[in-house]
This record gives sequence, structure tokens and C-alpha cells, in this order.
Amino acid sequence: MNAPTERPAPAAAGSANEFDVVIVGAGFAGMYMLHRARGQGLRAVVFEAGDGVGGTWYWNRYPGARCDVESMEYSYQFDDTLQQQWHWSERFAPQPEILKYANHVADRYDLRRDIRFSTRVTAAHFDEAGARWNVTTDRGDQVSGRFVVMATGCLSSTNKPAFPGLETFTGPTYHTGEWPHEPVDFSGKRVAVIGTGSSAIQSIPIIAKQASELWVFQRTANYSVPARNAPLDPGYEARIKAEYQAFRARNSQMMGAFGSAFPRSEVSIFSASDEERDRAFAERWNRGGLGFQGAFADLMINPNANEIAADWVRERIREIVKDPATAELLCPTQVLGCKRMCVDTGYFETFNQPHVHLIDIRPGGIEAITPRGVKAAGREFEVDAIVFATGFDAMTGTLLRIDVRGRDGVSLRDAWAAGPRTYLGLNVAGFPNLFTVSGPGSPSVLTNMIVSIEQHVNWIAGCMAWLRAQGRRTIEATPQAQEAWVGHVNAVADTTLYPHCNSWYLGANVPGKTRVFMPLIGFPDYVKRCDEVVARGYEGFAVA
Ligand code: N01
Repeated sequence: MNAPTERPAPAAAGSANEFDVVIVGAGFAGMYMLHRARGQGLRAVVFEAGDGVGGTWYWNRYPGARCDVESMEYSYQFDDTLQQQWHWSERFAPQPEILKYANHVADRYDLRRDIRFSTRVTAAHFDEAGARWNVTTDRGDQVSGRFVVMATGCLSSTNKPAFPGLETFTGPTYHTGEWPHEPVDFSGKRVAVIGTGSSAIQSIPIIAKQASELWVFQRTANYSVPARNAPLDPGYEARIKAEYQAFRARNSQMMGAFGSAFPRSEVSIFSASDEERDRAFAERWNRGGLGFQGAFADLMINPNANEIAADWVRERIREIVKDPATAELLCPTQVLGCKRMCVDTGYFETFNQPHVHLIDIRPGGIEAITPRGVKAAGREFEVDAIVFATGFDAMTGTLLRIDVRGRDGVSLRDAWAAGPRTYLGLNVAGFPNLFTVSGPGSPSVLTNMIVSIEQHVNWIAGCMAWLRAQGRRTIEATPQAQEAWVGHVNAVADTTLYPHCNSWYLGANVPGKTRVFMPLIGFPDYVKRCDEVVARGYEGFAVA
């Protein structure tokens, strides 16, 4: 695993294959990085595995896919004309519309001419003598770059459990994170969905509309809040657009960089009466979306506070789901919010339909996939198609599939053997001039991703400009700064309930993955810290 044989050859000096910046990925991070690099007159190239832009929104085309962050917030803010001109049709934008937006951005800034599509980067090796990165792709490209920016996304390598007998199934199989581009029609089909995370919770109500029988295989029940999605209110859109920049500034002060219209309460649940608690929860439940978690200040800090909120949600599930046994199975028992909360449209209601069945697989998991279906809970379920909604090898999966080697040929895989270690989630000690956008150790997946992406790209672009102005060649985290940062990320997590269950934030969903809480909690403090690092002359970085 540690020593792929491929060796990137240096690009011929002065050739068309020498770049200032090599960017990996053409999602929202890679596209904006390209735009910023060009703005500095840098020569940049982007490699993208898909045949189009959009990253997550290119791959996750499963039925019902939509953003859990409100559309007026889930967009770039670097160009006021862009945000004024773009119109979202719904409160929570559906995947096709977000993909349309990504394509619009690519066209508007003429990005495609520097993107090589259907091309996967396989290796990036640092050449000490030239202080350049040699980058190789699966299509035989060999380019070099002074900087490499890994804009590879946090949820871009699917987790496909090695269920015994998987290859014997005679019908079609799908993974939500690699959904076909052609429409998939489940009409009249018996369908199995394995997994009950966000992707499953969004897709199950839609699949149930077509399938003749739907079997949902659940290992862990999840908390989900109704989206209350609706056409975007033109009055709301006009109000936001009248003060878009101020709205963005307010959102950037939120822990997750979104939701300032309905911020987290500062009130402890223990200072509220039963009626006040019920009112606060109901208000957020009825409003819809992830704001539910902010009903009281201490829900993610105090286990007893969390349990009160969890009980409240379980009561709603029992009200919605008619069959008491199914309702009980759908009631989560883990800490609310320590696995990413889900946002749904009719998820729990779907289980009231007679052709939708919930199978508890906790005792033995999926026992096997057979030619005819799924074996679990001691019986075989015959189905025509299987949907794997089994998630991702999050945050590190894609980076570690690339053979990245820094100083002295040390591989990133070895450097991260005990879990990912970064400084600010932006760089790894020993890997000069290599940046990770929304890397582990940054707020990334606990925020409105597009805001975190822009903050990182701005920081990286600023750093590149500074190096040039200073006449310096390389920048890299010092091991001391990195160790201190890793300690800080863990210390912050340990003040909360986030590490208290088997979530993908911890890598717990992938067998054998080192368990480390990967994202940093708290966007505003993080941004402040990044700015301070710059103000102090890139404190914690070695510059040469
Ligand atoms: O993946 P998940 P996801 N046998 O890891 C189960 C973002 N997202 O694609 O919990 C049986 O959450 C697993 O069970 P368990 C969002 O950040 C955003 O749904 O590990 N089951 C779980 O139920 C989200 O958190 C949006 O016990 C197995 C499910 O598969 C993240 O993506 C929409 C199994 C995986 O759930 C990932 O969501 C969708 C096995 N061997 C996603 N392995 C929007 O913003 C795993 N499971 C709209």
C-alpha cells in the first residue's frame, strides 16, 4: 500500500507542462483556486476525474439529493455581481440546480480551458533540487508545479464495504456517491437500500414512490429534521440581495458559517421550563433544517442537555410512524448531532407505506449479498436492485489514494499513519508548497462548505502572492506548529459531545481507519487564527 511503483518524471524544463500551480479537482474549491491563481498571473492547470465540473454535485446525483444549507447561503461570495445575478428556485437547492450553478461559474470565468477532465492524478512527488512538484495522471500527463493544491473534496471517495458475495448479485447496484448520469427507473422493482445516513434519508422517500417493495437495511438509526423545503420566497431573496455582503458577514460569525437568520441560542436548556423547551424545539422543527441543533446553547456540550433534545426528536418520530415497532427501530439512541444530523422531506412518513420495510441489521450486519438479493437478520431478501448508501472514506480517503511524497520521499500515507496531521488543515510538515483545501484539522465539514472553501482558497492565494513578493521559494508547516495544532483540534473536540459516537468525522465508518476526530469545531475562531498567522509573518511555517 505504501509504495506505489509509479514515479512521476520531471516535466521538461520550460515545457508546456511546467506550471506555477497544479490543482487537483474541479469542484467549488478547484474552480475558485484556478480563478484566483489566474488573477495573480499564475499559470495553472486543473485535473478532474469527472467529465464535468461540480465535484460533490457532479457525483452525487441520487434521487432527492439537495443541499442541507439554504441556497441563499450556499454559493460563492467572491463576486458580488455573480451573487446578485444568480437566482435559486428553492429554499434548499436540488443537486441539478447546484450543478447548473457550477457550470455557470465555469462558463462565466472561462475556466474550462485550463481543466483537464476525465483525468485522475495518481502521484505527486516533491523534487527537492528544483523545489517543484512532479505530478502524474492516469492518462499519462507528467507536469510539474511550484505549488500543488489538493482541492479533492472531503466526501469524494465512496465507502464500499466488502460484503461477502457482492459480485454474485445478478441485478444492478448503485452507490449514492457515484450515481449514473442516466435516469434510473425503479418503477415496479424490488429495491434494497443499505445505510440510513443523509444520502439514504434523502433518497428513500423518492425511491419508495417508484419501487414495488423497498427494503431499508439499517445499522444505526439517525436523527433527522424536516427540511420544510419550498420555492424560494421572492421577498426573502430581495431582502438578502439588498444587503448580501452584510448577510455573509453575519453568517461568517456563526460556528458553522451559516444560519445567522436563526442563530444558536445562548440560553442553557437547564434555565428553561418544560414549556419553554418544547416551544424552542418546536419552533426550530417547524422552521426546518439544521438550525434545530442550536435550540439551546448546551446541546453539544452537556450529555443531559443532549438527551432532552434527543428525547424530543424521538417523540416526534413516534408521532409520525404509525407502527410502534418500526417507530422504535427508527429512534436513534446515540448522542444527537455527533453523527451529522440529517434533513429530510418525508423520511419517517415513508415507513407508513405498506411496501416499505425497515430491517434492523444491528446484530450481525449484512451477512452476504446473494445472486438474488441481500442476506441479513437471518433471512434472504430477494430484490431487483441494490442501492449502497454507505457513505465515504471521508476527509483523507481521496488524498491517500494519490501517491503523495514530500521531502526525503516520505509518503503522505506514512506521515498520516496515526491519523491525519496538518497545520491549520492547510499544509502538512515535510510537504512544502502543497496545500489542502478544507483539509483535516480545519472546520470544513462542520461548516457551510462553500464558505470554508473560499476562506481557504483566499488564504492560499494570499500566501502564494506573499512568497513571490518576498522572493521566497517554499513554505511548509514546522513540525512543532503542526503538533500543537493537532493537539488544539483534539482539545476543542474533547470539550464537546462530537467524539462520542461512531461517526465518519472520526473515521469510524471505514474498517481499519485510525480513529481521530478530523474537523476543527468553530469557524470564526479558526478564521481569526488563520489571519493572525499571516499577520505574524506566517507564524508556524518555515519559509525558504
Ligand atoms: O453517508 P453516512 P452518507 N453495513 O456515512 C451505513 C454529506 N451529505 O452518504 O451509521 C451496513 O452518513 C452507515 O451505518 P452506521 C453529509 O455531511 C450531505 O449518507 O455506520 N451499513 C450509515 O447508515 C453526510 O453526513 C448532504 O452504523 C453500513 C450509512 O451507511 C455525509 O455526506 C446529503 C455499512 C452511511 O451514512 C455522508 O452521508 C448527503 C456496512 N458495512 C450527504 N457501512 C447534503 O447536504 C456503512 N453503513 C444534502
